[in-house]
This record gives sequence, C-alpha cells and structure tokens, in this order.
Amino acid sequence: ESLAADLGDAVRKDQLRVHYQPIATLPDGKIVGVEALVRWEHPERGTVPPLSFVPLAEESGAIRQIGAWVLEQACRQVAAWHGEGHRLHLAVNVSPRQLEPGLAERVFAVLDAAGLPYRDLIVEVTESVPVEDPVAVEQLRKLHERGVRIALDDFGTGYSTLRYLTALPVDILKIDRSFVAKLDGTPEGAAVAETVLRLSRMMHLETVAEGVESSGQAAELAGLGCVNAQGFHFARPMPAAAVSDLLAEQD
Ligand code: G
Ligand code: G
Ligand code: MN
Ligand code: NA
Repeated sequence: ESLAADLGDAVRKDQLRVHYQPIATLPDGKIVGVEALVRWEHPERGTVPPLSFVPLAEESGAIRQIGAWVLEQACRQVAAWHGEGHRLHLAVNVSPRQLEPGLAERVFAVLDAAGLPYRDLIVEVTESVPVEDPVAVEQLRKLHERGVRIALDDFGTGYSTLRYLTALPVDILKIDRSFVAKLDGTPEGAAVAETVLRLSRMMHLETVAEGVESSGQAAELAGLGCVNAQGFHFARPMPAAAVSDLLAEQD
C-alpha cells in the first residue's frame, strides 16, 4: 500500500490530528495565537509528518478535504479557548489547490458555525500561490474584505517575493526561519529580518518571526521591533490539551 493510496481514507477513518504551535508576543512570550498543523496517525506507520503527505495530498487533490477538516477542527478548538477567556487568533495553512471558487464562502460558513470572529482567522499562503491566477487572488480578496487576515508564509524564500506584496491582499508577513537562524548579533546577520520588518512597517503590515529557537534570537528580534514570534524557544506544535495547560499556567 502506498501512502498516497491510504491518504484518500485518512479523513474518513479519523486518522488525522491537528496540533497547535503557540504564537507569542516579544519580548514577554505571552501566547496570543496558534498555528494549526496537521498530523497523520497512520495505523502501520505511526505519525506521518506533513512534509511527507501534504505534497501528495496537493497532487491528488485530497488536500481540499483535509484542509476543510483541519479548518473545522481548529475553528471549533479556538472558539472553545475563546469561551474560556483566551482570545487567541488562529492561523491555518492553505495550499494553492484549495484556492478555488467557493472557498471563501465555505470558510465563512465554518467561522459562523464555530462562532469565531472573522478577524481571528489568519489564512497562511506561501509564495507558491500563482499570482497570475485570478481565481486564487479573488478568493483571497473575498476573505480579506470580510476581515480574515492573509499571511505570506516563509516570506522571502520565493523567486519574486516582492511581487506578492502588491498582487495579493496581504496583512501579515512571516519571516522565514532561515533568516531568523542567521541572527547572530551582527548587522549582516540581521539584514534580512530587519529589512522585512522595515518593509512591514512601511506597508502597515504585521510581522511574525518563525523558527525562533533561542532567547538570543528572541531578544534580537524584539530589539528590531518584531512583536510576534513562534518557534521551539516558546513552544513546539502540540495537541490542544497541552496548549490548554500552557494557557492555564500563563493566567
Ligand atoms: O508541522 P510541520 O511541523 O512539520 O509542518 C510542515 C509543513 O506542512 C509546513 O510548511 C506547513 O505549511 C505544512 N502544513 C502543515 N499543516 C498543514 C495543513 O493543514 N494544510 C496545508 N496545506 N499545509 C500544512
Ligand atoms: O511555516 P510552515 O507552515 O512551513 O511551518 C511550520 C513548520 O515549522 C512545522 O514543521 C513546525 O514544526 C516547524 N517549526 C516550528 N518552530 C520551529 C523552530 O523553532 N525550528 C524549526 N527548525 N522548525 C520549527
Ligand atoms: Mn505556516
Ligand atoms: Na513557514
């Protein structure tokens, strides 16, 4: 049996799980949001990481079904945290394949059903979204117009990064972790992160630094004016119950 063949059944057989990676403010590390990250509990292979099956799901089209399932689970979970007094935002990864007619309306229906405010959802897209595809751009525009925020994930790693800023209705830039890894206290090490932060301010965008693994990186980003960050230094992706524990500790 190939992974690709099993994948078609993963949702139906209830083998997918959503983990959540906290997103924190700098410098204090207060949790203000979570990114939903899908996991596959395969009956024979154990936990399959998304890098091993998301590309397969994108190819087969199963990502539509998987993406819809992740969105619904995550919206319900975050609405439950809201109910407990934790006003977190939710970031969900969306593949180009999902940006088809009707997506925005389906997202609104899920948000309405969960009772989650539109402002609290962030749709993360990478620079693999074809900016010349009017259907994809229109779905993002519809989401953005109703208050759902659009984040450019892995920002700076694509071939024509700056083009995305004007072609898509972007609200948030996520500084790719490869640039965070270069922070070493020198101006050269900080150059890309600092440039993205400056660009964000000039365009009135928010910024999230990804892959923050040390207190040194967190401090340097804070010094550069970066307000939001995620990474192993704060918390790994984890099941909802573990996030609940962290939220309880921080009260
Ligand atoms: O969770 P990491 O832990 O391994 O995730 C690896 C990659 O898989 C990330 O780049 C992320 O964008 C992608 N990914 C994780 N969950 C989802 C999802 O629900 N939908 C899509 N399209 N991609 C996801
Ligand atoms: O941005 P994407 O959606 O591609 O990113 C999520 C991925 O990044 C997940 O695979 C997650 O496990 C991983 N990740 C999160 N924090 C860190 C970190 O601090 N260091 C590294 N190396 N990976 C991280
Ligand atoms: Mn992401
Ligand atoms: Na990323």
